[in-house]
Amino acid sequence: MKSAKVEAAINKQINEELTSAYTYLAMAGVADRLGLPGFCNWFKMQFQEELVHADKFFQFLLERDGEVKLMALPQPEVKNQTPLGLFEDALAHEQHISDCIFKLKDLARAESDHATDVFLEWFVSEQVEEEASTRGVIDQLKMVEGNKNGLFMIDRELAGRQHDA
Ligand code: OFO
Repeated sequence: MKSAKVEAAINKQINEELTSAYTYLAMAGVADRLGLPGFCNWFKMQFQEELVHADKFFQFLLERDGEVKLMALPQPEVKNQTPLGLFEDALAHEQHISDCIFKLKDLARAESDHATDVFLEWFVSEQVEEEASTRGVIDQLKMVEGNKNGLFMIDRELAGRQHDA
């Protein structure tokens, strides 16, 4: 790639996306243990989306004649093991990822890397969507406030999520 800084930042972002995937897979496991198969499905779909995100960055690096440097993934830690806690942590995570994308975009601009700048547009829109869908579930969970019937209905709704990345 023309800019070594952008190349390093894209490699770091591949790691961020794979870390996201790994984190959501861990959350899917916790959701299943909570007896919430729909929540488990939602986090598994999210896991798959993150793999697609990582692959988009990977392919872009190849297309731009960049060097792929994969890094170790941290062990995922699921701190809040409640239905609401899982989604609050997911939102905080997505906000962190949005921040990474914005910083990467700033760097691409500073380096006059127009191709990367344009490539990142898709991710900016995707982050708006990811934050909004996660926030939507948090709103629903707050509305039912742990009521078992409400939780059951939300679980059934989340069971219907399909892979859409
Ligand atoms: Fe969740 O958007 Fe990628 O990381």
